[in-house]
Amino acid sequence: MEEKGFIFDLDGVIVDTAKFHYLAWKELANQLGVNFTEEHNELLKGVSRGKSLEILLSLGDVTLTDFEKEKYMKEKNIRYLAYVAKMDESDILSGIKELLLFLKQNNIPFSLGSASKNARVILEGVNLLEIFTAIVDGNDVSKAKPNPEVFLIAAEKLKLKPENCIVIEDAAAGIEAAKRAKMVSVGIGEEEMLGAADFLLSSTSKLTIEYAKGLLN
Ligand code: B16
Ligand code: MG
Repeated sequence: MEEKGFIFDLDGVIVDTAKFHYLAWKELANQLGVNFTEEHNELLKGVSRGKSLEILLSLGDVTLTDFEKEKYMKEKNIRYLAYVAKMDESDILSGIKELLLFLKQNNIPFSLGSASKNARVILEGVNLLEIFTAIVDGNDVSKAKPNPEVFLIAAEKLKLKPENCIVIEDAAAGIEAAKRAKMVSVGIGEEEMLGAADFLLSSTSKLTIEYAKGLLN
């Protein structure tokens, strides 16, 4: 049997940073008079920072110059990083550390495949930077999810064929990217958002070592 491996999304799979993105975007929405709820925040999951801003602006029918967009994204990221700075190992989602250690100990290849430009800072904060030998994040790609670029680069780094990669994702855009890359997809979350995934788990606590072994066979 050919070798298989895993590609992990970051936000929503390894750590729950969606709440910090929400708080940081919410402040901008308030400044601009845009009604922005936690439900709206769902639309931002897995999509790039630039696309997130576009979505927020379209919710309030607000138009900005490119200069203003850059300025607001920078400010949002500073607020976001202030939350991230407070993260530690306790912010790792249930079962993930155990699974990563198991994969490492058994030489099963795995990579990060995240849209975030802050991925390394976050991994360092929760003490997982060392364990990842392959990292593909928002700094490495020119096309955001649902474009498959991020996962295809990860497959290359792992020296695996796309069809032998198993993507763990919490966002609809990420599941679509995995599909377009012809990879196996495991959705973490609700059927409503992630119905397109090959497998669906309600939370990372269900992504046990036994379950991962099953995916490899
Ligand atoms: P940043 P993932 C994504 O990370 C988040 O889900 C998404 O909400 C965020 O807009 C995007 O990263 C960009 O993040 O502003 O840190 O570059 O889920 O692909 O790990
Ligand atoms: Mg995610």
